[in-house]
Amino acid sequence: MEKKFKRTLITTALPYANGPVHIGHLAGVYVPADIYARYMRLKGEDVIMIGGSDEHGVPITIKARAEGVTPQDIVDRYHSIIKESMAGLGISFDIYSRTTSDIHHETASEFFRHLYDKGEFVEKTSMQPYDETAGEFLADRYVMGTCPHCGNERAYGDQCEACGTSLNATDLINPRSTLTDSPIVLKETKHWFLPLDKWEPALSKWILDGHKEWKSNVYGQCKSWIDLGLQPRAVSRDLKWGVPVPVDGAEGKVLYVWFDAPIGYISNTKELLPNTWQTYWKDPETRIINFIGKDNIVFHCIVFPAMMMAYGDNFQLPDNVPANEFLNLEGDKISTSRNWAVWLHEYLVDFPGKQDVLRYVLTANAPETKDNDFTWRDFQARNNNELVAVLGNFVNRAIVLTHKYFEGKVPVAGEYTDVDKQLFADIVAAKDSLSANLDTFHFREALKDAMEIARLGNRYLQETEPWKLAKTDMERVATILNVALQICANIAIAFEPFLPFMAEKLRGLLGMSSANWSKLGASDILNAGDTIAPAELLFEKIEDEAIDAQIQRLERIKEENKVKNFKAAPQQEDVEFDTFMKADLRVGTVLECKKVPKADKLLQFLIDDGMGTRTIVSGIAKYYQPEDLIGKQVCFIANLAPRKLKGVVSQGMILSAENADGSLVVMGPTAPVVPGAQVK
Ligand code: B3M
Ligand code: ZN
Repeated sequence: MEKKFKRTLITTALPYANGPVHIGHLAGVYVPADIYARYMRLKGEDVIMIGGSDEHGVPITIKARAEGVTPQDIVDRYHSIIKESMAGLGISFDIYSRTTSDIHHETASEFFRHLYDKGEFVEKTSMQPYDETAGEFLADRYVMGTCPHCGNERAYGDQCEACGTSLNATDLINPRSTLTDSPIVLKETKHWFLPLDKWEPALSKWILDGHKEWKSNVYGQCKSWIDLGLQPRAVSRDLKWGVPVPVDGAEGKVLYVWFDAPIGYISNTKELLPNTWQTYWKDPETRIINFIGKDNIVFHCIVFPAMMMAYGDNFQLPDNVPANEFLNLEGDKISTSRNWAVWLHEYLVDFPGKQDVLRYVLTANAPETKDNDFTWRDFQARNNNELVAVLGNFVNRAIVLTHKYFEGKVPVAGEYTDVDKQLFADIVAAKDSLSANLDTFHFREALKDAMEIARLGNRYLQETEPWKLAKTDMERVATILNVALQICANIAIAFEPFLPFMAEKLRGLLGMSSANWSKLGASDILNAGDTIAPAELLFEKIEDEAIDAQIQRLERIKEENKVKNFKAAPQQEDVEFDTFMKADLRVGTVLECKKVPKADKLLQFLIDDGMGTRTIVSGIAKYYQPEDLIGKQVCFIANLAPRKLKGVVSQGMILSAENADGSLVVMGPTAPVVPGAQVK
């Protein structure tokens, strides 16, 4: 049985302020959290939703260095983009703050100091990479060297991106500092560790015995961590950017970003509710829900809870951590560094007024139990076939008919027929399922339940056909349209958590001043005689052009990435000069060029080679239109022994360069030369 609670504290993972947010963040964390928060508010629950930017950590310092600006500049930039774009999508944070705030620095500092004073840390010295030229310890990301596994010479100290292996800086061959390019040395440094092993029994009891109801992906990850045995974890770093370690002799050290970031939830609650924040964190009748992505499970279920247990003072552990899996984009992993993402702030510009479409598609495809894929074609199809054709269409018909037959007033309902009664029974059933799914964080299913109400409405109008009865039985038409409008009102409530922009517009059309979950399922939300505004479309069709533009953008990015990631092939063995000179390289002018029949790769050239003409066949048909090459000058090997290709004898070979994407570019002189000129 669910435990009784008085209030709900919703936390949402704090996005790193080293880039804007993308659809993966939204589908994994912010859209589900917002659905849940809005649902709680509709039920009249005491709920707050906390958010903010995570502004510390090494990646931010790396970005700053690369751009020649300060870390503060970086986080200022992305914090405002993130904050504004999330508001643009209707993510209804009660506060969206940041971890560079004074209140956060004080709170995180105090938290560390309290644990330090209680003796909750273990101090350990270890040898860490150090750059003597810069006079700084180096985070693993700042060390570069040769990967011991694949030989990649540009492997980072935390990971080799060529072969994907996780590394330590000391694993690298010839490790060097990325700051000054000098070889690193190892130097002794002291850090504070949180002994997670000490908290293992308590964590095991709390999660493995006490929260068997958690999502299986979350429970499973926790179990495997605990089964492996927990180790002490360093909570400080040698770095300049972060919350300084508040201990004498800790100059140049800051709190590890994963130590301070979750405390950000507390700081932000404090900032929102300076007088009552403690009730949300320390009263057992508060229910805490952490919305996160799967890569954050260990920090939310193991590390932060251990920190709170160590702190004491009645800090409450989360009741649930409904972590999601990942969303992919067009079949590939979303990646900020590869720009493989749909960025929220760009979406809001490209699709103005279509916030709910994105919310809908991300919820319908939410990666709740497994990784899922976002594709622009699916986005278009769901908009056109579901939002427009089912939801928008039904509401539009109900309102248009009301204006046609009843001058825009809710008509008086007569006695319900069995069809009407069955309809409301079906809506109540949808509501029950909807509530149950929302209560258990099954948002995809919940959205289907809400859609079911719109489908019921469409079917109802299809079956009752009020437009046919209008000539004979206006009383029945009045009942049908009253019922249809009540379904619209139900939609305005049921969809408020999912599609708040549409719901608000619909409430405006129906003249509903508010939405209340307890009314869902009712047949008397609207009163006879209430005025209904003239119909306005709730959704519009998305045309192919808009979708094609997005797909082309992604294709461009793919090409750019190929160029960026291009690795030149290793140089071949040396050859003697005389050997090289044996190849007779010439320039010729293309007289004719045509496709070779039944060979889609081949072009057949007739070349003026200064000595006469010759035929050469070349495998570049995919990259050139034959007519574009006529008149051009090309380099070719003149003395390659003739070869027969698809029935045509090729007397030589045209030289071309292979680009990063595998395409071929024909080589020629940079200024006109006489045909037959030798290339030396
Ligand atoms: N910034 C990681 C992330 O964005 C991290 C979450 C912090 S939550 C306290 O995936
Ligand atoms: Zn490697």
